Parts: sequence; structure tokens; C-alpha cells
Amino acid sequence: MDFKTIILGILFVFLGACSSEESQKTIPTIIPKPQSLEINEGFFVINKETKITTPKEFSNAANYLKEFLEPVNVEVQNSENINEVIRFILDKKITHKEGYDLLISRKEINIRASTTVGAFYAIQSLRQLLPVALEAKTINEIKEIKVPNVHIKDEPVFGYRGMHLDVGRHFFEIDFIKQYLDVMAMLKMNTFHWHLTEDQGWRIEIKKYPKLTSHAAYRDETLVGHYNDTPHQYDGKRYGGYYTQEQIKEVVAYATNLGITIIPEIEMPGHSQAAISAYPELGCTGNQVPVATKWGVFEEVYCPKEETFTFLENVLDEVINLFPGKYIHIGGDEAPKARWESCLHCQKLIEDKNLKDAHGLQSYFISRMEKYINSKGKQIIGWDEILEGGLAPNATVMSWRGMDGAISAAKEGHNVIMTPTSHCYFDYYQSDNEKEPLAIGGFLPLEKVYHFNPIPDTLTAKEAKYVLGAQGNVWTEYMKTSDQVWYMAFPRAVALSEVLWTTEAQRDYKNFLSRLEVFNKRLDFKNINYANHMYDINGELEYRDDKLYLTLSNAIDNKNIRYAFNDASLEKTNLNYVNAIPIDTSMSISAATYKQDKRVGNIFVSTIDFHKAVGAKITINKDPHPAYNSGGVGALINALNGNDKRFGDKEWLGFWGEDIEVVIDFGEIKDINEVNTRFFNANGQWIYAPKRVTTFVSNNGIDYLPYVESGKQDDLGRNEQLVVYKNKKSIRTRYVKLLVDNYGVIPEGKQGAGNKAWTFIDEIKIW
Ligand code: TNX
Repeated sequence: MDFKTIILGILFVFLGACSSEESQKTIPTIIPKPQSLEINEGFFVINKETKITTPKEFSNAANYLKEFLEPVNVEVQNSENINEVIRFILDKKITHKEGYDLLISRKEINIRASTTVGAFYAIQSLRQLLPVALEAKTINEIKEIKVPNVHIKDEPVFGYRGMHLDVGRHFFEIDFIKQYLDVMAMLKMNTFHWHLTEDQGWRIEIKKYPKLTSHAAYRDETLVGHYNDTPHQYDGKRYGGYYTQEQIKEVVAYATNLGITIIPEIEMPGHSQAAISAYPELGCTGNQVPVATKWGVFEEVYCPKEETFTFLENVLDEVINLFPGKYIHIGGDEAPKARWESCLHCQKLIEDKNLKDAHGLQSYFISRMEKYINSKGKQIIGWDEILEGGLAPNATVMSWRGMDGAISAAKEGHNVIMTPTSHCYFDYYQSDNEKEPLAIGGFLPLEKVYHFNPIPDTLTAKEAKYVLGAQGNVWTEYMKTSDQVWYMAFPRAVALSEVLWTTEAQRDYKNFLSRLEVFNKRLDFKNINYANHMYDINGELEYRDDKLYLTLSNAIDNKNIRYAFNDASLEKTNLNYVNAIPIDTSMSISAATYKQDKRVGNIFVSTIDFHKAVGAKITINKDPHPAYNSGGVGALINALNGNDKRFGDKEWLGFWGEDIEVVIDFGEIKDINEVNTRFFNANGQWIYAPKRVTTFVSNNGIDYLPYVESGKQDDLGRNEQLVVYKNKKSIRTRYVKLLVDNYGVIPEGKQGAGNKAWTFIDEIKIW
């Protein structure tokens, strides 16, 4: 059987299923979920007699639909009086510019909108009511398609629904960019943030500065493995690429057709080492530096001198000509101040312009560029660092280091776009399975994205209006291929599309997953390598009635889970999960979802350390950061270790810049021999093991003594991203207290310099 026959086979089964249940209602599976959806009985039949009629305003949309319906061979006409018709209607009563009304009845399909985008979104919904196999471009002919009768009235909640792609760390050809835009459009996302310049490569042709493409677009080699694996190793292979202005125009036109605006990002003053490598005079020292070959933050930043401003203005002139949208993103993030501190010109400028310090200089830099960009009729967007030293007057802030930047910008009356690492970084791991392909770190599972609320509670309704929407960020340090980009971005982008289209009250994760299963089939037909963790097992340890229990679940239906103890094989086990499994000793349990005796999804393994603090009472003097508190304080003594490679799973608790005090109360006096605690240490993500950890014991919870003499504290064990503080001594005690001193503000020269360090802690084990 060739591929085509298989597809037709599948199509036949699908259509067959419809016709045999004609009297039943079909439940549509549209993502993002429409605002209002009424399901009626019956079908509209599309066949070769079907015509599409359209006013000229919607002829692009009509042709898009015709193309999608190619295998049934429908025609587009301008006449009004035809039966069996899919009719586009320009309807000014639809007030939302992205809104539409789609009415499918036995006799006709009516698509109403007041704008092209509205009409286009109606097609995207209609598309998801059609057989999934139509997504494949390889079907020859279909006789008829039955479309369920529904009435959809729809419009988005947020106006900015974005996806980002970093083409600096790795370069992706325009064919892939177009496909990425295609899938964004399916999800009714309307903004593509194209991150075009980086330390490791400049990717856009600028005619006035040819060395940006002949030199800055290529690096000599690339780091192999993870940044945290030392010593660093390199592949020795020259790497690079760039887009010509012709290609950029082609992509912009393509995006416009899909209702997508592209925001180009030209980074400044930081993340600019590639440009400085091509034109060393743009830096403070004038020294030749290489295009960067590893990841991280670099000290080579643009020097705020007249030549630099002229360069940037000339670059932006060409960029502005290529991108018709109203925004230009100018970066502004992660710009170390070391070069400026020791540059005579910069110091004099700080004095002349009466600026406070180097942060004031960054603000001067951004405000000056803003003025230039405003003078060309465009607005700037910058990462939240542009708040430091004073925000440029008309800037929109993209908040990535949490939501705080967005909150203060919105309070100052600036527009903001939410991209917090906690919910929008699709370069983070999405599963805690050990076999996941290498990623930067962190942990952001699909469900967490789905539960994102872009409006922080602390904003008033008036301030909340400044939140334009949110965006998924796809930084590509660890994504070498387009397949890996798909894997990381999907299905998280699918979840985000629904977050941005619907209200929180309309969202339901289980229901979303059932629709995602169908959406994934569409992606299968498009050969898109999305990640599928839908059948993965989630394990939860819970202490109740003086006993520890392990609860297993899967997101789909909690059914068909097999498990096995210790080294026993899952394939041979006869243990089918029904009730929580009681635990009374250290052990490991593996589990997986099975469908008809076939394993679907990954194997889950839970290693349980049944130590003495399990089930004790635990208190902590500070709440963890809300983004990294999913397990609550109980996670610190629940017998499970946070994943060694990714902070932010439900075991790790994160604290930003705070010292913490943890008290464990056994409720009775116990003999203890050892206390050990684990900390994450991923400096690239500003996570640093604490400065100091001290342990105390007490029998009354008031008078504490050091557990071991202070000189002997902190018997450290290290393994790359982990630091274990271990103390051994036999003693009888009821309370154990730990003081954990945060690393402090990160000093110059280290990753994240100038920011508060994070502390990530999990599992305080007492033996
Ligand atoms: C921080 S987000 C960066 C990027 C990295 C990303 C990795 C931002 C404005 N800067 O340069 O690629 O972290 O997650």
C-alpha cells in the first residue's frame, strides 16, 4: 500500500463514520475553543457542485478555502443566487476586527466578518470541522465531505497572540518559517516575533553593511552538549546563514496573507557580539572579537557613541522598510555593564547627560533609539530590562523575568506583553522523563502553559487593559533542527493559543486534551514533529492517616495504567493500577499507560527515599515564588527527589533572592544520623547554590543548638547542576531547622550579573 492509499483509507473510515451516524450530533474539536458554539443536527455536504461566493474584500480568504478544498474541486464565484453554496458576507455588525460568525446548515455555509482576518479565522474554524486527512497535500480526489451543522460566534480575548523564534543561535530556512506561520494561523495566532540578531549570528541582510552577512552571519564552531557540562567542547564546524531582503519580503507577504504581523528584533545594546565582530569600532574597546561560539551572556555590547547610533539608525532604516507592522523590537535584555564602566567615552557621557550610572546610560541608549524609531512612525518593544534606569516614554515592555516588569510597566501606563519564563519559555523541558532530548533546563509542562493567566491578580481592571496578550518564546540554543523546534513548540503553542483566545472560565484542560488528540492528527498529516506526552504518568505521593501513598494518573482518563516494583518488568507485571499504592519502605515503582496491551507514552519511574522526615510537619518562613511552588512546602519531605536536570518540576521550590528558614517537627523525639539537602545550580538560568546552609536541632522548638559544630557545616557533594549539603551526626531531637542563605546579587563576570540569584531546593532528607 502506498502512502496515498493509506490516506484515502483513513479518509474513507472517517467519512464512513460520519454518514452512518447522520442523525447524531458531531462534537467539534476546534482549537482555540470558540466563544460560542451551537451544535445542530445534520450536515452540509461539500461536493464538486458546491460553489464559494464572495465579495471582493474576501477573495483572498475564499481562495485560501478553495485551495484547502482542492480534492473536492469547488469553484469560487461572484454571483449571489446559487444553491449549495459557501457564502462569504461582509457584515459590519461584527464589531470585533478579528471576530466572525460561521453558520453551517443543511443548505449553506454562511461566513460573516467585517474584516479579512475575521473571514480568515472563520475558515480556520471550518477547517477544523473537516476531515483531518485534508491536511495532507497528497490526496487526489474526494467525492464529498460532510460538515456538521453548527453555529459559531467567535472573537478573541487578547489582541496579541504571539510566537517567537530565535534564528540567531540556530538558523532556519524560510520554508520552515512559512510552515511555522501556517500552523500559527491555524491556531489564530497573529504575531510572529522574529529574533534576527544574536551574539552567535546576524541573520538579516543589510545592504549598507555587507560584513553583517559575509562575516557576522557565520561562527567558527558551536558548543557541543549543555553549557553546564564542563569543560566546554566544540564541534569545529563553521555554522551560519542569513535571509536576503528578498526572502524577508517573501515571508512578510506570506505572513500578511495569513493575518500575521511580523515583529523583527534587532538586539541592542547587548547580544550584539556578532555585529561587533564584523565592525569592531561599534564596541568600546575597538578590539576584534569572534562571533560567539557558545551560549550565555557576553560583555561585548554596543558602545553608545555617535558612530554606533548612526550604524543602528541605518540598519533600522532598512529593517523598517521591510516590515510593515507598527512595532520594532530592540531587545534591551542582558546587557552587562562591564565595558561601559571602564570606557572613558561612556563615563563622560554619563556625566555630560547627567545620568546616574551605567543603568541610566542603558535607558539613555534605548530612549534615544526610541525617538528615532518613533520619528519613522513606529513603536518600540523591549525586554523588561528596559525598565531599569527609567522606561522610554512610548515603549511596550515584553516581560520575561517573571511578571513584575509587566506589572510596574502597566502601572506606569505602558503596554505590556507577557512572556514569563515560568509559563512561556518553550525552550524549557516539557516532561521530566530522563529520555527527553537535551534542553536548556527548567520545566514547563503543557498543563502549566494551559493554566497560564496573562493578567496578574495585582493589576486593577484599568491597568489590566495594558496587557496586550502573551507569546511563546522559542530560544534555539539547544534546537539544531526544525524537527526539534516543532518538538519544543508543539503542543505548548497549541495550549497558549487557547489561553489567549478564551477566558479563564472557558478553559478545561481535559476537554482541551481531547481536542488536542484530533489536532495532533492534523499535524501528523503535515509531518510535524510535535511532542506527545499525553499518555505520560503523573505520580503523586501523599501522606494520610500516618501512611504514605503513591497515586498514579494520566491526563487522558486515568485508566489502563500498569505498574511494577523495583526491577520487575512492566511488560510482565499483572499489576493494574486501581487505588493509591501504600508505601512503607524505600523502593522504586515504574508505570506506564497501556492501550490494548500496547504501551503508549513513556515509562515513568518514581524512586522513593523513605527517610525519617517523611510525614513530619514542615513550615517555612517565606512562600516560594508563585511560579515555582507547584508542590508546596510538603514537597521538601515527600520522599521524592526533584529531577537532577530540571528545576521547576513539582518537587523543586524556587525562591528569588531570599534567605529561608525551614523547620521540621517530627511530633516526637527521634534518633537521627544524617541531614542532607539538595540545591540546584544552573548559573545560566541565574540559579546558584546558597552561600551557606546551617542546621539546628531542638527538643522544644524554641531553644536551638547547631546540629554539628559550625566549622564542620556544609559537607558538600556536587554533580554539575546539583549541590548537596550533607551533615552526619547521631543525635536525639524533635525539631530540625535549616537556615539557607541565598547566594545574593550575582557579581559581574558571572551569568545573570546584577540580578538576584535564585535558590532552588528539594528534599531535605533525614536518616
Ligand atoms: C534569556 S529571554 C534570554 C535569551 C536566552 C534565553 C534562554 C531573553 C530576553 N534573553 O537570550 O536564549 O534566556 O532561555
